[in-house]
Amino acid sequence: MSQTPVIITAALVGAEVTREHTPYLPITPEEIAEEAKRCRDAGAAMVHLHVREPDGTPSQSAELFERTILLIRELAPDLICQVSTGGAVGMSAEERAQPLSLQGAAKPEMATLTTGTVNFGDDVFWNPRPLVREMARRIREAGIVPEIEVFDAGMIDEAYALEREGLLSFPAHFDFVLGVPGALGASEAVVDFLRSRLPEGSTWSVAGIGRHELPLAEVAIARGGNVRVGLEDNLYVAKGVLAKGSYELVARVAELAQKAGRPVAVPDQAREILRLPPRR
Ligand code: KMH
Ligand code: ZN
Repeated sequence: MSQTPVIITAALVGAEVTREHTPYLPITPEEIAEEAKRCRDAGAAMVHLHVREPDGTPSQSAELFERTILLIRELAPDLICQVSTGGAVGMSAEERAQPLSLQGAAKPEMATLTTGTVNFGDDVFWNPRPLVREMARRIREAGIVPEIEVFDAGMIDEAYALEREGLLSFPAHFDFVLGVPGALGASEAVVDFLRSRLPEGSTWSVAGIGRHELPLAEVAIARGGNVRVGLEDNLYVAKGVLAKGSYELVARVAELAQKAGRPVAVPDQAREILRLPPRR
């Protein structure tokens, strides 16, 4: 029986990790693009992108995203670039939406859409319903495909509401972000519940936070799902061993997929599976 390829997404940067946590965090557009290329070579089909100011401060600057995406397109031309609209806690909706304005070669193919508010460690990732609708509308108007970020189960119910309001189309692609302190826990049972709630024909991936990252990758692979890994979510490739970059985590997932008998999707296969338009 032929198996569906596994789409591996590399979350390279995030907004919370610092160089004090790991010296391997990419910060500049050049460093992020080089890391993206290493991840492509290790098996990633997509990169989930945040950007940073030169001093490491999280940013949603359209200019920084533009430079980063253009450099990625030079080094790894077929990678799918997905921009964050979550940014960092405390950012305004306007600030968060900046990468949606990019055009031409720098236009992202996907953007994240978190469909509810959630505790995020000691902070709150603030997504009130009007903000979610505004972000969904902007993603739709920009002609970008959303990836719905699910930090808590009710966020799937809210996606159904958005579909009824004409702000989302189904089937869609969902990413279960599990194990954020204060939010939904990381377990097999949770993955099974969430996938049972998805609209018909939808695709999904799992991003396990911290030590849950690789165990949940194995669960997602076994269930026919897809996987997100990278330094945004987890710093370690084994207990006490820092990953030298997101690429080491991508390589581990590629090994897990091979062991499970599932091929790893190249970006054009991922575009087909995720219902993205073919590459320009
Ligand atoms: N940094 C988190 C507060 C996203 O990229 O859309 C939000 C986040 C989700 O990372
Ligand atoms: Zn993110």
